[in-house]
Amino acid sequence: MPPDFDVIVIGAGFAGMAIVNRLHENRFTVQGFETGSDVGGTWYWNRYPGARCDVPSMEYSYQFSEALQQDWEWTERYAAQPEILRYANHVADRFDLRKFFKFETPVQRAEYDDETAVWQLTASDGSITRARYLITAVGCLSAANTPDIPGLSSFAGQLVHTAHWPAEGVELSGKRVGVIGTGSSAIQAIPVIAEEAARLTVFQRNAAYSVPARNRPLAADEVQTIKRDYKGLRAYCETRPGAYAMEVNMQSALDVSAAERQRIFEERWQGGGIPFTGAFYDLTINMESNDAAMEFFRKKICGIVHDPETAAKLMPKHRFGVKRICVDTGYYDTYNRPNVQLVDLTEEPIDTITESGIRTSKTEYKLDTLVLATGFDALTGPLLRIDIRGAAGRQLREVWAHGAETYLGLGVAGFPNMFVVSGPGSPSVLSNMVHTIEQHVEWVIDCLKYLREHNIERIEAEEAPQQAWGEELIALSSMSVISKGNSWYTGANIPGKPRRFMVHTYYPAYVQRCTQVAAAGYAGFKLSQGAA
Ligand code: NA7
Repeated sequence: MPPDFDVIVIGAGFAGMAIVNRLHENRFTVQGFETGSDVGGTWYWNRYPGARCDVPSMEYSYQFSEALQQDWEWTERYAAQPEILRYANHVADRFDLRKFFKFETPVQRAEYDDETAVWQLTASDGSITRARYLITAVGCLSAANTPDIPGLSSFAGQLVHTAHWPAEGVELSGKRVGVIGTGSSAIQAIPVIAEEAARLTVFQRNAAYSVPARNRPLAADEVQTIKRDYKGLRAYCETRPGAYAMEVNMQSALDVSAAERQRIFEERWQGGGIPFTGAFYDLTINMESNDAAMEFFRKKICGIVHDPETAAKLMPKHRFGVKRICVDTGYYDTYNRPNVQLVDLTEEPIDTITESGIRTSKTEYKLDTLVLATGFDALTGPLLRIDIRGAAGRQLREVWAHGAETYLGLGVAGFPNMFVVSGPGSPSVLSNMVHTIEQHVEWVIDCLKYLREHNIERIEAEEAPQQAWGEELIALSSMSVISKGNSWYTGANIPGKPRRFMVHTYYPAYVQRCTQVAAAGYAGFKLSQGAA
């Protein structure tokens, strides 16, 4: 029996939308599945107040259509969630993409049949769909982490997770609100919640590094300058480590005088956003330079936060760059408000959540609303929440029991005809995601066309190159603190999760490898006719 479709795609976020569009243009039949009721992925789910992208809008957008990038008008340097979701909807309308998806239909299981070389997918509506290829476009930060805190289910007030913020909003005014977590989501939400709530109590386990976004409306002339040569901007991004137009100062922080170092840090602080991390090239690889960055933050926090005890609590204990830097609007200043209080959970851990609030080892905090800003089971979580079974019925959960292994972040040995967009082992979360998604999408489309032209039915990553790829990733990141710390990059935020750094840290080298692999007839993949 021939399969129902050439390709099944899971996910209707930025990756899923791009891939169904390009599949259709290239005459592949496709059925997509999406848990949400509409497109947008991350930007569909993360509707918490203050949610905003930390990559400039003009770069965090598709480039597959020149007309689209000319027509769409971003209003701010860093777009807020509602604007990005409007953009996703515009793209879905403009390219008529919704017809490829079944919405509100989570995928439960995907099994590869060795005999027929076909993927069979079971969805929540009981439907079974068969296709030659499976493409997962499930996102990197889409499996929300709800920590196992005693008493959580007994809380009688409103309990919300930032990653599942209700579309209708949450009534905060006049409420006593608690936020658990101080990562990117919390740091964006806290200043906005503080303005509405009667009282806000922030429960912090580890303080984060945060730089001001310096968000602002985009000026017509800067938009026009980019639009006159959008291709030029995209080409420049292609050469950058994270695929966004950030300049890295190629001086060491130790090569300059203390006054000059301070001036450069200050300039980056005033410029705002992630470019702070490029103040000196060696901030995450040279511990003396790292010390200088840590010291700069300590002084900044002391300068902004009036209460010395609160300022001390807000100073990160871990090295700069171990965790993702946060980008905020008025975060530290929020702690100067009389209605905001910071609880340091290292001094007073949570004993239990009660019906009426949070009881720590010291006291009980009465709350009407509790916000979990507790992050995600990153990178692997979205894939492993689906029961994916490859050749010989091997479960991805078993195969990755000791950590995710992929080849180029695109393929997994033992899982023929499966492609992962922005998978573990690709640049993914350390890059401008929309840009790197499109690189993946084009690579996969070219590969599928090659298989069609050469009448090849089965492609599968081979074990040895996959292992070598894993070693390459580790070697590439080994000099940086990023690969060693307790962060979601390494899986350390999820109890019991195997520890492995899962991100490629240099996009141009990554692209070069992908291109070489394709040019060599998909070297490192086994190509064969039909079943195994
Ligand atoms: P993050 O960055 O993983 O932040 C989660 C926060 O929640 C972080 O401060 C954690 O503290 C805290 N957390 C998690 N579990 C607990 C428990 N059990 N008790 C107390 N505190 C806890 O997730 P975000 O959603 O903020 O950001 C994720 C990415 O999304 C972000 O980088 C952007 O790329 C978009 P910890 O530091 O682990 O002590």
